[in-house]
Amino acid sequence: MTTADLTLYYAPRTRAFTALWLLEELGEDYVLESFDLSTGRHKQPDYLALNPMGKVPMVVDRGRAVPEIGAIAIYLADLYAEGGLAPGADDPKRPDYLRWIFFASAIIEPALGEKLFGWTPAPSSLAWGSFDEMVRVATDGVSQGDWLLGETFSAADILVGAGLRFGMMFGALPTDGPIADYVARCTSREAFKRALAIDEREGERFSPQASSEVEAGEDDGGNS
Ligand SMILES: N[C@@H](CCC(=O)N[C@@H](CS)C(=O)NCC(=O)O)C(=O)O
Repeated sequence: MTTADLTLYYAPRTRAFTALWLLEELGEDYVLESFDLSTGRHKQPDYLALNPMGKVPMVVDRGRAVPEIGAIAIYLADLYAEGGLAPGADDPKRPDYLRWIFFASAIIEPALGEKLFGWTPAPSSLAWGSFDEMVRVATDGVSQGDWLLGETFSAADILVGAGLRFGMMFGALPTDGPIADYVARCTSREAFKRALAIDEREGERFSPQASSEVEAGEDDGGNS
């Protein structure tokens, strides 16, 4: 494993894109350890010792491993508070910020799985309620202002924006309406565009053919 101060373990065209966008928004120096998932790098013993789930993304900061996108977002946005991506611990917006960070991993992700894989929901006994409930709450959240916390962009927008974009790309969410408008605000950010260019470059490096297939089906590149 690398000994650099801040390293992102990354695979192009995956959910790791969310962490890349976060780092581009923060503007801190980082090392990109990029690999193709087909190499199995993320299942090697040294990687599993840091992230037993064997998934990307994972950030390693001065030897401290931080897997899971929610943990990565909270950790980095607080550590680099000058990046302005997180309300402070005592800020009145902090509870809503945390609610949306967890909403991304605990509710959007499985709710999209319900929709895309045709699971039969039992809303009161499932942690994410239902796909329809997720859409109702997300639509309300993205309709309050430009961003989830109002006029201030935060790390919560990166996680929720990436999750909703993922849902749109795979046909689970409509390509117009409040959610699509919000995703368009997210993807028009300069940091998002930089991250997408990096993702496309890395994807092309490992798998040129897959890249051209993705471009044929997507206007703005595909990440899963
Ligand atoms: N719970 C993880 C999920 C990350 C995830 O699903 N990563 C996928 C990439 S899309 C992965 O690493 N898949 C490879 C594998 O499981 O072998 C997070 O939120 O960070």
